[in-house]
Amino acid sequence: MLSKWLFTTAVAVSSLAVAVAQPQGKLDLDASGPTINLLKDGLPPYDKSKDTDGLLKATYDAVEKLIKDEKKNTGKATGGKKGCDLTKVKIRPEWNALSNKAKKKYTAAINCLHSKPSRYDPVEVPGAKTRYDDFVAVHIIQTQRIHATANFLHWHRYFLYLFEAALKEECGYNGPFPYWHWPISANKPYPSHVFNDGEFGLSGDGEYVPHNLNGTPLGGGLIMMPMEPNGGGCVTTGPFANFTVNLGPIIPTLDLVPPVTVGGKSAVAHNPRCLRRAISAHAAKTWTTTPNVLDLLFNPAYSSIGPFQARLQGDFPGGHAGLHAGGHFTIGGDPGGDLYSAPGDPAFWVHHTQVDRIWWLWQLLDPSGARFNQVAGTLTMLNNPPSRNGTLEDIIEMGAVSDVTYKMKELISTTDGPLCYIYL
Ligand SMILES: *[C@@H]1O[C@H](CO)[C@@H](O)[C@H](O)[C@H]1NC(C)=O
Ligand SMILES: *[C@@H]1O[C@H](CO)[C@@H](O)[C@H](O)[C@H]1NC(C)=O
Ligand SMILES: [Cu+2]
Repeated sequence: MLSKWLFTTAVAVSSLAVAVAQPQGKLDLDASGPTINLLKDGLPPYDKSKDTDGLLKATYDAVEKLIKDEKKNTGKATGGKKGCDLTKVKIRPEWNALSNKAKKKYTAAINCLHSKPSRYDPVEVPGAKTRYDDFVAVHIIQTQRIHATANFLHWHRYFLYLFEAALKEECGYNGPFPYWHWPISANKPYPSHVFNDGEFGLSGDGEYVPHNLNGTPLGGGLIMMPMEPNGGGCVTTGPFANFTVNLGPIIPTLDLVPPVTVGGKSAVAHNPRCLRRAISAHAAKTWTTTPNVLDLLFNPAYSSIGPFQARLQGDFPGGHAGLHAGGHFTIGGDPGGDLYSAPGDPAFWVHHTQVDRIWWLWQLLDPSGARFNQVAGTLTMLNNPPSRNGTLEDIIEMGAVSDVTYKMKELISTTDGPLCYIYL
């Protein structure tokens, strides 16, 4: 076990890392790769000093139960022959738990994916120039069928999984796929452990260019965030300093960038430009704090999938952006503030991995297991236009990103089916 896990006491190296205790010990994922045998080795010891909000304890309890259940079922691996069992799960850690070396490898692999050719037909999707763009394109094409729908969580879960696989298979990245625990940076998103100007973050804010002087619209304009005097311009620091955005925006929320569709152009037309951010402390402080997270996970009002996914995605008429939109608008800018092309900002991945983690933990928190069978919502965004209810038999497909399709029921668990990972 010691060969798999390397623990360090609270890090004092980086001034950014000390502000808030990390949710877990440093995993030496460089040395061993991210796959562990939970049945044989179990979890590393629980460290209370790292558990600032109780989620680490909740996670440990949930995973211990998972291990106990699987041991009871020894001989019939939960996912079937080709599926997952707990002897080979991957760990997805918080960004801070990656070593500096792994952080650099992760951002380099994203830049690598952005240098490989697209697999879309250039006539059909002219804006997809790179393999990275393929992910942005499929998200744009399906936006109205994958947000505020029955498949929102399952679709994005598979989307992340395929992105992780592409980093590995197409760019040789063998490190862990990290998430961004928003509360760590909720009081000060920039500079923070995720957003900073150094080489071990996901780049900083955009340069300051006055923008959105009357505020930034969120949730179709139902919520107005106050004007904030930062960002709006190009990102000029860190590993994504020269990152080119090729697709979108479709419904921009940064008033410096017009929609790509102006003049009758297609939603997937080529529109090369710099990556812009407008990092919002307002969004971070208002919607992505520890109380926001704990309320969603533990308030009985959100104990079934319909209310849970609605609250997570936001109650815009009620003035609540939710953790999902709150995280997107912490990043802000272009394409970060556009529902359609948001994956064009490389910070999308750590944000959505955290969304997936919150769902994962919420599923495990119910001892009855009922949350692995629930589905709510229809096939169209906010049921507009009206459509039938989604079911767990519905298929998730990913255009040119992948030929492999899955039913929603195959994606509802991260350890009982084709997927095989947990969060620590
Ligand atoms: C970004 O591009 C500029 C101009 O081509 C170059 O000087 C700079 O080194 C590049 N920065 C990174 C991080 O690649
Ligand atoms: C769709 O789901 C809603 C909410 O659960 C339910 O009230 C409605 O009856 C369902 N419609 C059909 C056609 O099953
Ligand atoms: Cu999305």
